[in-house]
Amino acid sequence: MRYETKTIRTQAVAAALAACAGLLALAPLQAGATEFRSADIHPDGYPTVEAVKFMGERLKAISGGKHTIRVYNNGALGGEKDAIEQAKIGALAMVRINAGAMNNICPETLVPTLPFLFRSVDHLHKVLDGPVGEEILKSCEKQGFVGLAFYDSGSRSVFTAKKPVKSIADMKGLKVRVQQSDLWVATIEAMGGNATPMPQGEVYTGLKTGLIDAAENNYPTYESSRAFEVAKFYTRTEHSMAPEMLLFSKRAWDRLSAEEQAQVRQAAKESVPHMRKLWAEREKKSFDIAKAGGAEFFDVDKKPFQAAMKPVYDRFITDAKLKDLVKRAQDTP
Ligand code: BDP
Repeated sequence: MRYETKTIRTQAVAAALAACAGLLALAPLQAGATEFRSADIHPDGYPTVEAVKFMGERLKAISGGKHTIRVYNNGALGGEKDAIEQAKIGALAMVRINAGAMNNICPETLVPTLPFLFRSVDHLHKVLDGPVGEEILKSCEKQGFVGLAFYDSGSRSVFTAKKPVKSIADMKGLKVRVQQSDLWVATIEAMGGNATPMPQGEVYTGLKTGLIDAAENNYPTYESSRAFEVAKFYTRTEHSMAPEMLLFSKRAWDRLSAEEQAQVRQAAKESVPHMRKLWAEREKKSFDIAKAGGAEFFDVDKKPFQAAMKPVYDRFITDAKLKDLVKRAQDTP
């Protein structure tokens, strides 16, 4: 896999963190009353972080004060890959990560990450709130993760440091940071770019030092990471609506009673509408902040981008199960 060399350092950090985290997380789990530890790379105030805090409040109420959640945000427990590894071994109870971060682990998560799959936010909600979403959440259990919910993440678009992307031809040879997922590498390469997988936490410096020319993300991450200071040209390619995912460690899950599991599920479900409201507000706010900070926004003809994605679908959506999920998602009105 192309990104392995770049992640050796983060993997070592993850292993060390997981060793410490194990001691911290397992003790309260055995004691009965629990503060579940949840990881997020985003800062305070970011909708994903606030949604999980809200879920914690709901869980506390539903469980009669027995269980709460503590969010370790700002990447305090490492990047998304690190947090996923910790949850896998049960050292961490929960992770809030992007679907892209699960692509190489749980193949069904390729589906909602696919370029240009969702036609609108409404379409995304219908698919993810329905049986297709449920099946994708459930599918990660074999790999050690209990899927609790999807959260919104808007649409992702390309932003560049030196000159704006005004057509797909401008993607040629651009070094674009992508999430650590083979699907993401293929997506950017199909657009003509040179994909460079790395954790989100390294994007700002990568753009600033010229290690990469571009990255792609939604308005809130473009703004909260301050990427707009070092890559001010934002082109609305809107090529993916890869949602956020909330996953519980299967190992930690299996230590809960059926009643506790139901309480966690309920609290997670209740956090979804709250998150959607926060998300819609934040998208507007982030756009305004980036614009006031000097970002320039461009629209582009999306058809050539869309047309370039056929080989990506052909390469990744190969088995009957994935084909069926894609078809049902596309057929959802
Ligand atoms: C953001 C997601 C975050 C991802 C990041 C990325 O909220 O979970 O880590 O994109 O591109 O939109 O890595």
